[in-house]
Amino acid sequence: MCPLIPPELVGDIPVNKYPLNWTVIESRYKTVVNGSHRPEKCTARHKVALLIPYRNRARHLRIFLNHMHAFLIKQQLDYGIYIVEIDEDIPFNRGFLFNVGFKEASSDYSYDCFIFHDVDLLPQNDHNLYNCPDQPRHLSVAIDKFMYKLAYSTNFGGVSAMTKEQFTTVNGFSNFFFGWGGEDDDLYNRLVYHKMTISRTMSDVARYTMLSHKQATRNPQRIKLLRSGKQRMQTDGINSLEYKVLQKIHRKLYVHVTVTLEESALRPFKKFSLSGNTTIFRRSAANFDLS
Ligand code: BGN
Repeated sequence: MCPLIPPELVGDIPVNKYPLNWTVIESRYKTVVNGSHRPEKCTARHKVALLIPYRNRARHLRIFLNHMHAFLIKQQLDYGIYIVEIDEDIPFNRGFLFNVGFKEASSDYSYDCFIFHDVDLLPQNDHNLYNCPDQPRHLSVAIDKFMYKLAYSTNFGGVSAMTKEQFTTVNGFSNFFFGWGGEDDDLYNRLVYHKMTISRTMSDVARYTMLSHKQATRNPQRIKLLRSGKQRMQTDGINSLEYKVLQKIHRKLYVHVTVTLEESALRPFKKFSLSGNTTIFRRSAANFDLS
């Protein structure tokens, strides 16, 4: 068994924000295969799937993978990285993509711990352990963009960790939050409802650099959805997840999953998220005749 505290951790680590090209990154990680790695000399204590919802951020992805593989290898984890994408005709949906990633990773391997990770957040200290304690853990406590201060006490966005059992108990994320915002707050409500408490790593360790990008379009329905979240908790999540895999490619540095929603699977969202949501849903309204 690997030691409880991985011996090679140093604390603060440099963050290289320069996007190296793929060949260079791949040659740095000779022992990574199919987006996965496990320690050679000891048995890892944790089987961790890193799930990353993704759209159109190729530069961020290169920076992210270059940083994360070194970070995770040093933590002596048995891990796999999943980049999960939704067909571009459908608006972005972070919660749904995490649910998809959870299912797809679970069908590949017996992961017991899931890290829900934004592609633009890079940990700055390797004592920030990517495993799952006995309560859900919020990892991105101190982000440079927010002056290294937690935005608000119930925040569970950015980077968080849950065991397979915890995630299944709360029925995963809601699938209803298209566009930006609210899905993490809804997950927080699910945790509270199930009497779980959030644990947080100390803020001098749980430090992150955020890569810059344009602010995504906020979902104007998110507050309404959040208010009605409790009614849907039992029926909206992992147990109602419907999608079609367009592509699942085991690349060297990550597993790349692209999915789509059939028109019939989009129907339940019409009432809550789609009606009146003209900004975010203009494209999909045209494609799916939801206008
Ligand atoms: C909050 C968002 C979160 C997001 C954080 C980032 C909402 C719900 C309506 C209040 N929540 O405001 O989703 O992670 O900002 O700081 O928009």
